[in-house]
Amino acid sequence: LSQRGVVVWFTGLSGCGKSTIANELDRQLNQLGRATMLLDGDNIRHGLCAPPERLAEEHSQEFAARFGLGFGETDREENIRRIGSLAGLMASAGLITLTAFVSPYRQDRDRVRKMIQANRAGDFIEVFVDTPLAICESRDPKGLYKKARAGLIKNFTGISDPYEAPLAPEIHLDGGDGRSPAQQATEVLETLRKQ
Ligand code: GGZ
Repeated sequence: LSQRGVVVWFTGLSGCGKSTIANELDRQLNQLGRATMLLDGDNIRHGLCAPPERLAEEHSQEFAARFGLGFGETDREENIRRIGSLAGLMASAGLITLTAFVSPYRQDRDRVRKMIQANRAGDFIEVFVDTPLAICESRDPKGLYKKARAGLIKNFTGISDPYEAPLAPEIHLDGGDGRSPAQQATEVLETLRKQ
């Protein structure tokens, strides 16, 4: 009856496909009857890790400046720390927890890995969605790369901010190999099954 929890941590550039693949994996797991939780920018950066502008709608300027999160290095560090803690709690409740964040800093991801393993919350599986910048930039669904190139968005990962690729991810997906997100998700599912 028991279901062992796990954190499946997708990382990669904006537009690399991590959210699409994670959503597809979520769907496949649900079809198998597994309880899952998917965390991504759509549900996290609107609430738990909202930017200062959003917090200022309901809180003081001082509060918003202190607890709101943007995209500077320290804000990303705190973003990943909060998400990692949340994911660990969910995994310890037995959920297959999928996260899809750029998470560009190796140290931040490694800290989450250590914390999950130390708390015995479940396994930590890092999935590097390795899609060439040129492909991500050509997709540009929200026009963010264009804005970043024009200097309208600063600290944009891959353009004016670093992305530190994982050195030993459990799963390394080639985002430019022409496979569909569903096929990529199935590869991750097979690894989960083996575990
Ligand atoms: C990177 C940014 C930035 C900057 C806004 N750099 O493609 P998206 O739009 O939906 O995914 C990106 C998302 C990144 O948020 P994360 O919480 O995943 O970042 S991190 O893990 O680094 O904390 C992108 C959008 O927000 N976005 N500004 N400067 N991506």
